[in-house]
Amino acid sequence: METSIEQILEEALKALEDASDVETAKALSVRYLGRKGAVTLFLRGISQMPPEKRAAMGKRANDIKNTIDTALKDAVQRFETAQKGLEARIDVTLPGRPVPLGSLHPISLVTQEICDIFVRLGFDIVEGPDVESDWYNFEALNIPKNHPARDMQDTFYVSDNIVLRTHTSPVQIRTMEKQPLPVAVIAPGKVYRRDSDLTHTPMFHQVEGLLVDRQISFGDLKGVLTTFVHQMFDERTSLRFRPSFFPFTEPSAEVDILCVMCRGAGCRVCSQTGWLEILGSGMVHPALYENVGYPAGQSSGFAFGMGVERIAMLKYGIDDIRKYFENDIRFLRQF
Ligand code: 2NL
Repeated sequence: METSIEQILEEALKALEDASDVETAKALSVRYLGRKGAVTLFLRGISQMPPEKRAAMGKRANDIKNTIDTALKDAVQRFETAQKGLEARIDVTLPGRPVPLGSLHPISLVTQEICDIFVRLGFDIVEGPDVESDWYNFEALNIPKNHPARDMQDTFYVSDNIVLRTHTSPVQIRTMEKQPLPVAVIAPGKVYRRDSDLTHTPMFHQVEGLLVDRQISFGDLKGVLTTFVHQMFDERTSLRFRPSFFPFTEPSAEVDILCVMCRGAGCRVCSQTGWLEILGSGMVHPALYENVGYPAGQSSGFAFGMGVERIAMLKYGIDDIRKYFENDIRFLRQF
């Protein structure tokens, strides 16, 4: 039996569905609508049909011819647009997709803020290795062999004479060895202690400062630290110097500031004392000058150290030290 016009239509539309480029669509046009195309041949054959069928069949065949022609022309246009490339399909006037911006970790932010204040006062930033020798971390700092800080319980030992630094003081010892006085440096960085509970993490951050020249007094220490506190918090934040002890300073003092939460009235943050301890300080112990080869009896200076996590907690009202290290994006985004 001859192929019916309905079959031709079905076959043509199916072939077009599989086509994806202009060339294929044009070949289909030749195959179905060309001079020897299937539809054309069918139309010609209508004259051989019984007279009573010719009119209806002719009309139907012409409709189908138009249907196929329209479908092919549409397809050619679609394929041409697609082949013209991206610029033909992308609306370049649409607003761009927002790029998610990162932000500094609160510890980085506060470290920078602390350093900026001392840089404005003329201090240089110095850095050094996290893995230190016993000499730089303890011995040169006048920390005696039997001192509890040197215990395996408190310090991470890499080997007999190598430790993870427990403070950034070794960086300042290295600076004094390299450079004649005067020195005015701050040493920010990671430090490590075998401690882990609600208020301690095995790694934390410190900024230490050292100023050595001739004729530096405890008054200079007070002036520099007062300026620091007033810039870090505000001018209303009073300071209190309490006698203390460190092997590397003599005399030593701990610095308290008026509680930034209750302004001295007493609250949970300051344990009802009205004061917050924020740094340790003192006049550099003469034994250290001997250890680094500075002129005996003529060098004088002060040093101080502070924990960045603690300062950031006070500055931002953060209540749990573990929040710094959980990497919860909702926490980190707030700074
Ligand atoms: C604290 C106490 C302190 C120092 C650090 C220091 C460094 C050198 C010489 C003398 Cl090279 N001293 N550093 C002095 C006093 C206190 O830190 O409580 N830090 C969190």
